[in-house]
Amino acid sequence: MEETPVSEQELALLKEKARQIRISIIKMLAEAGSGHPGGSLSAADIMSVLYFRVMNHDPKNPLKADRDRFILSKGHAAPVLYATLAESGYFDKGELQNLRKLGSFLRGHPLTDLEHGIEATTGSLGQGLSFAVGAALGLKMDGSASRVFCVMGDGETQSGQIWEAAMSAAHYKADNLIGILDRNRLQIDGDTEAVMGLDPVADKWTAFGWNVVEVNGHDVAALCAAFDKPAVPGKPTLILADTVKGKGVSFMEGKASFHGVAPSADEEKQAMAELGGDA
Ligand SMILES: Cc1ncc(C[n+]2csc(CCOP(=O)(O)OP(=O)(O)O)c2C)c(N)n1
Ligand SMILES: [Mg+2]
Repeated sequence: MEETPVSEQELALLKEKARQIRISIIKMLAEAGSGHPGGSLSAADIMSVLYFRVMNHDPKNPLKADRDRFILSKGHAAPVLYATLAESGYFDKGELQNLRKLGSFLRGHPLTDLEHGIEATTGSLGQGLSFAVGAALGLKMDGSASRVFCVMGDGETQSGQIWEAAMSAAHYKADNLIGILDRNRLQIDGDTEAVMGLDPVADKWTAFGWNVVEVNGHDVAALCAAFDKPAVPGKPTLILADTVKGKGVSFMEGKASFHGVAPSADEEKQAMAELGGDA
């Protein structure tokens, strides 16, 4: 893709969308009483930039053949996907209050539902990148110009299957594949480097044949610039996004304890006060 300058107006819109996404995440998790706030909040700015600037998609025509595909490999962060899809207009925002309720399509982890913009069933960590590689290669075989975007958690990339997928993407020259690593440095049990160290993580992806672009995952201007960079022919790209788990809600930031615990009613109020949403 060619680089297009980002106007102040567009940056303001992307920041506002990210704020709305965060508000929706907190509200739906508080209503559900369970789910994963930390890794949802860390990916909110990435999702805003993808859905409101980068990706070719149309919520009014969710199955259009030339759409870009989005795969949330770290499926436990489903709230950020659902909030972004609702914000984009795939379904009504009120639907978000049905998260994790019986009969709702807003499952605790994503279940393929193309009409609602959910491209893949995920949640068993380590598998989404393989799906994304297959989708990217299939699209290339069809002569499609569509791209595939795949968000991974850093703890998730301790799975061996991620590295098989990384190897095959480079081998088969999936240069229409863009992986995004949400490098928030935390997983369920704490610091990724204490559990199973990933660093030097950029060197690992480079060694596996990927074009690595490092970026501050909360700086929307920097994210736009990173995604606007032209692909390197023959190579998949990894956007290595430096993030903070729980970003945007002070008492959740950098806390592994908010990996998979929903906010209480009081915590919801406090979060809404910080985000400028209605409790
Ligand atoms: C195969 C598999 N093993 C374990 C889990 C349970 N689990 C859910 S989230 C998580 C930690 C993920 O950490 P990370 O990838 O860093 O996600 P983030 O920090 O973005 O929330 C684990 C172990 C799972 N979903 N799938
Ligand atoms: Mg993490």
